[in-house]
Amino acid sequence: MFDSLSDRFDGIFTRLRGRGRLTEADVDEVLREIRLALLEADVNIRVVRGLVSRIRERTVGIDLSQSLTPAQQVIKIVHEELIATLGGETLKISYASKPPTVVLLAGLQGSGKTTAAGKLARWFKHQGRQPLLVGADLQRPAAVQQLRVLGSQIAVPVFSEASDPVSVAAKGLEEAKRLGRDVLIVDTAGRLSIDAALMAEVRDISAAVSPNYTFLVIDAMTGQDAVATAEAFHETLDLDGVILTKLDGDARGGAALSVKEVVGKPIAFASVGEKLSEFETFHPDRMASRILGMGDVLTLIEKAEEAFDQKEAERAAEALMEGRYNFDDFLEHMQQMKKMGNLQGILGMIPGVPKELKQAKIDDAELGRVEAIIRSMTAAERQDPKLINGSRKLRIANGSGSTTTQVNALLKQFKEMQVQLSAMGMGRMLNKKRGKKGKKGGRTTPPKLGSMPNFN
Ligand SMILES: Nc1nc2c(ncn2[C@@H]2O[C@H](COP(=O)(O)OP(=O)(O)OP(=O)(O)O)[C@@H](O)[C@H]2O)c(=O)[nH]1
Ligand SMILES: [Mg+2]
Repeated sequence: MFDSLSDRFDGIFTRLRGRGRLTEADVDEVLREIRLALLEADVNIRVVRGLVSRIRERTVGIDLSQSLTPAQQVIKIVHEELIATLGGETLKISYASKPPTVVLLAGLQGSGKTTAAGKLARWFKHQGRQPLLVGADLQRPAAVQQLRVLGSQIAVPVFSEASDPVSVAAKGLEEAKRLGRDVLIVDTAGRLSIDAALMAEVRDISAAVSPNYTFLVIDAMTGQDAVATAEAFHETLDLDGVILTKLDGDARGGAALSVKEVVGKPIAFASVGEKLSEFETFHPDRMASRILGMGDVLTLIEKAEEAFDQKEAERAAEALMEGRYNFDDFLEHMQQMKKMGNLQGILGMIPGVPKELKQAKIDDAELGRVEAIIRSMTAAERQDPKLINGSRKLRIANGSGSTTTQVNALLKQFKEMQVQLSAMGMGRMLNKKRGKKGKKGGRTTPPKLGSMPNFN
């Protein structure tokens, strides 16, 4: 996701942190590079200007007496401004006091509306709701059938009939009330471009069902073109938010970074694949961290907390914060991760995991081998992998039916991960998540050096 933008930021920050002090010229150079990186990612020019000028204003005020290095402060500012550009807060769905809560989907042809309708239905089901899907796309003969197939995969009923889209939508609403379904999701016909007739159709559908949420479905691959589309739809429909699709492709980030600032409406959901489960609530802070290559530690922690018991999660978090993460922890977490499923997705969220590893296919046999290697270590070795010298490696290899090269590879990977994790500011993030305040005192104390992402 946004790989090239991520790589650019990585390069900029690597050079930046190589400097102890920052002159004005250094800051200018960094800002110029950030500007270029954003333009290359197809971010809207107005958004780029705004973002860069806010970063500039804030870097002027950098306080050299703080415990963070100037480079770290710049990175922190960029991070915060990216979060704001992506919309700041996560959109929270509130339900209509008189059900059903009506969700209307609109968008260009092929943007992913019908798929998103199915994904949303699945998402609402997971929230304990009972959705009804309505196929109001009578433009394309197969559209309703496509929705029916999706509905049957997730056991959500689909309403449609061969009349006209507006009356299908209106009847769908009646049907939801009759069946006691508490969420209504209306899929509409796509348009190739902003087409007056189809625009009128979706406006009439909207008038017929009075949606609580109108989401524009946008293909992230269309870059900032998406923004012009969004502006046009917003004039007709009064959007509440955007569903950004195809983020699993090589989208450059333009759509994601432009839409909130230009249209003023947040990204509500992100679609990251063709499967119905590949869909998530959009979190600006996490997306900003991913773009800056800081990994998505919070999503990871949330996933982990679903699987870990709370005590274990806290103990692990403490170990991470203090850089005491060892092979026992790792082994424990491997077991938990198996429960969490999709190791690939999880690896993608861990900061500093090399690209090759994220893309590599990891199968159960491979996991089994890693597990065997760790189990062949003594308790002392697991606690302190530095003990593992040549002869110990050989013993571990023999004990686990692997080669010393494989043992070496695991040790190396583990060491890298350990370094990255402790550098990643788990402490700061965890404290924030648990709602703890910083140190007591009148003014806010800047975070400690060790608890900041320092990209080292
Ligand atoms: N890789 C990927 N493919 C997606 C995603 N969302 C949708 N697609 C694919 O994009 C294509 C179009 O999706 P649809 O949901 O049919 O799009 P639509 O907006 O309903 O299209 P029309 O009804 O023709 O306007 C399909 O092949 C989907 O499988 C996504 O997040 N990632
Ligand atoms: Mg469709």
